[in-house]
Amino acid sequence: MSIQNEYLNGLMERVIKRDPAEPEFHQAVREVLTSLAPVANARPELIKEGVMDCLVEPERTIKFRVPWEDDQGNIHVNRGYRIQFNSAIGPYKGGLRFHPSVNESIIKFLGFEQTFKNSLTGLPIGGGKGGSDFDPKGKSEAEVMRFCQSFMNELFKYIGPDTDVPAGDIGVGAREIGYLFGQYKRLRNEFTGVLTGKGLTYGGSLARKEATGYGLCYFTDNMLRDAGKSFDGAAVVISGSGNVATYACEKAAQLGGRVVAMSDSNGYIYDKDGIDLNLMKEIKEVERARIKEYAARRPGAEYHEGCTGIWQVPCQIALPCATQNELPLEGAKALIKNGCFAVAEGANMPTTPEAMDALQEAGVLFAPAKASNAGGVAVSALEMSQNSMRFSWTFEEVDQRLLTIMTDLYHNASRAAEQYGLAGNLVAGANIAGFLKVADSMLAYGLV
Ligand code: NDP
Ligand code: 2IT
Repeated sequence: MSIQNEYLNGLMERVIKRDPAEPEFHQAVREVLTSLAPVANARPELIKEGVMDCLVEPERTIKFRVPWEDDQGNIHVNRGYRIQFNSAIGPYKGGLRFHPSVNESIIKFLGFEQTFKNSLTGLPIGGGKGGSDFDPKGKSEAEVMRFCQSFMNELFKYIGPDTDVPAGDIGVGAREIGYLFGQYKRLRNEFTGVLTGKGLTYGGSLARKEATGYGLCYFTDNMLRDAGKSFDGAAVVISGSGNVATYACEKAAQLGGRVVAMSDSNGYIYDKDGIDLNLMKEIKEVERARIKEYAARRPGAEYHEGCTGIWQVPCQIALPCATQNELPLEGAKALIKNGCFAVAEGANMPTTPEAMDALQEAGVLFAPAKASNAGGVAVSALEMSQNSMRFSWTFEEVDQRLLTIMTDLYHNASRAAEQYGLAGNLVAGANIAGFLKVADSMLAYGLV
């Protein structure tokens, strides 16, 4: 789909010309500018005052060297990033990703999307993202610790509880947050809520671990209900088997769904009886082993090499929860052919633009990541609140707040789509609703 506004079309061209080697960032910006064309047409002052131009340029990009020593005494040098994208409505907030594929384009697309997502939560958090091309796979505990400490030796200069509050993402879970927080505390000699996703004994929030997956299912449940459908009795396919996928699986099953397939980057498992989540958690969370192990230990389960084959598994609901561009056109076509009626994104930008068009044209209900995976960062913001109060809420209190946030978020995105003549298009609705709060704040400050 093209961008139906001449100025925004030109802006898209300038974004590409300025950083031609950033395809993921271009993809994320194009989707948002396409959605924002009706807003730009209705409110030309946003263009005149430069809001649109500012929005596509990070406030600050920090790029640094991360040297670390392996267990054999060899020195390695990785690259670290923190992109502080937009602080119009609160301190920069967003995860850190450790994965060999990390580069500036990926961190920029994630930081850009985070700005809108965080706005959608209704909580006072700006957008940022960071990470490194370090690969935690196959590293010892001591190597991961030394890497995290070295990463923080530089990052601590730029973050703080009222400035920028990182959290986890791919390859960064409770273990890494522990090492990062410990190093920040040593360097600054202060105990503050500078990171979220912390362990429960040192300031973490109950239900943060579950939040993204649970929130995804709460959002999906609202979307399904509006269409007269539900999880009850539906076959569900979930890609990935990390933090988001695991707790999406747990909540989908609690809501009556039967999760029949999950994956990792090597392959996927099919279990027609429904995933045994305790076994999955044991293999992925405790042993940090490959998903192939699941099929070896569970009678009746099958393992298939290659992760994209998972979309061929017949299902009514698909939840992509692994990584960007993991659901291509071919996968979308298979889902449509097999009678899938809803796709809800748990990962960031998992659906390619062509796949998204095909799903929407076929009338499949589609929940975009910025809205549907906002539960993780929302509970991160609740962790910040609890840290500021030096107080903690119970699991039930946090979970109830998460449910309310995801329900409100669904209705806000749905209403924004309707207001701009795009009823049912949650991609447009989420982009518009997320944008307006940030844009109006930027206008209020006077540029820049
Ligand atoms: P984890 O590291 O816990 O799990 C990632 C999962 O995705 C693993 O199963 C991993 O397989 C798979 N995966 C990662 N990269 C690839 C790849 N290139 N190709 C195929 N599979 C891959 O990460 P999370 O669960 O935290 O994050 C998953 C997604 O959700 C990401 O897009 C993240 O940005 C997004 N997200 C995360 C939030 C959070 O709170 N954690 C909040 C909102 C969004 P393998 O083990 O083989 O690498
Ligand atoms: O993509 C995301 O929203 C996250 N990785 C969570 C960020 C956070 O600050 O909790």
